[in-house]
Amino acid sequence: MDMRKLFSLEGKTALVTGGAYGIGFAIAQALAGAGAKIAFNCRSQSNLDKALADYKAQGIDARGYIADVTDEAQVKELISKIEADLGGVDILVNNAGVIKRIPMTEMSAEDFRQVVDIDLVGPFICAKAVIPGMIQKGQGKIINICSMMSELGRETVSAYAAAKGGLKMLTRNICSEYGGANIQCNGIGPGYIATPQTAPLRERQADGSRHPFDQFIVSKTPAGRWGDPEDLMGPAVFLASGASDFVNGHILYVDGGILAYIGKQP
Ligand code: NAP
Ligand code: GCO
Repeated sequence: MDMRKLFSLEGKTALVTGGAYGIGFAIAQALAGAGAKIAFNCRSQSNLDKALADYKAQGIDARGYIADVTDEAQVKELISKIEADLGGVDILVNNAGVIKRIPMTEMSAEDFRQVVDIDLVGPFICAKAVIPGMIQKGQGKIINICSMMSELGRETVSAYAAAKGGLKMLTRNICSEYGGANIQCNGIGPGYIATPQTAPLRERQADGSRHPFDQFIVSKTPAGRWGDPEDLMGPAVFLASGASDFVNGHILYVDGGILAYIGKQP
């Protein structure tokens, strides 16, 4: 067996939603490094322009599009444009996501719905849009970016946990419904990763000391550190490639060991 070929994404087209920066940008770089053509979307022209320059600086000829994952018409148009520009989507990474940290009893239903709309309904809309093309091609890979909150709760993240728990089950359902069409749908559950989304949890205190949440996470992580977006590169290539053709409906937690650990004894 040629192992390089097994992990190669040559000839494949990948769409990474929200791939302008953060985890999506790192995953897109990894897929490009394994040979895939890259498409990404984001919501503003300024982010798009900056991201295109960032991809170029990495030597990646990515195609960027403006589209909101919660808007079914925009997503349909996005998929058609990618098909015309790069060929039909072989690999979908449902990465776009937001978090609102608000105590549940203070959170409006509107805020709750907005998080669920982006983090759960968005992946449904994007998967729904690419699955028919994947069925036609006789193969496809869908990777849903889940979370520690697909398994665990904590104060202030009720909507996010509900959405990411739902995304875990959407992953299993896509596997159940389309596994027979040779579509593999798996999740990556990142631990605490240093990106703009988690920047408020790592902000230095006025006296220069580390944020208490930052210290808490490091103590909860056997690896003893935050993850970097680059930590997700290998798992993403694995789940996008032929190397994972019999892996389906699985959530691969990439968390430095958080889910395995009871926590430091006092
Ligand atoms: P980030 O730095 O905030 O990036 C999120 C990306 O999603 C941005 O590019 C953003 O683009 C895009 N996005 C948000 N809403 C969108 C929408 N409606 N339509 C299209 N794009 C949209 O977050 P990240 O930390 O890289 O997280 C990426 C994914 O991993 C998210 O699903 C997140 O929940 C998940 N995750 C993160 C961590 C972590 O510790 N960082 C851990 C586990 C899971 P705009 O510029 O348009 O807002
Ligand atoms: C939070 C964090 C998390 C992470 C991540 C963990 O406020 O607890 O933002 O939810 O972003 O999803 O896996």
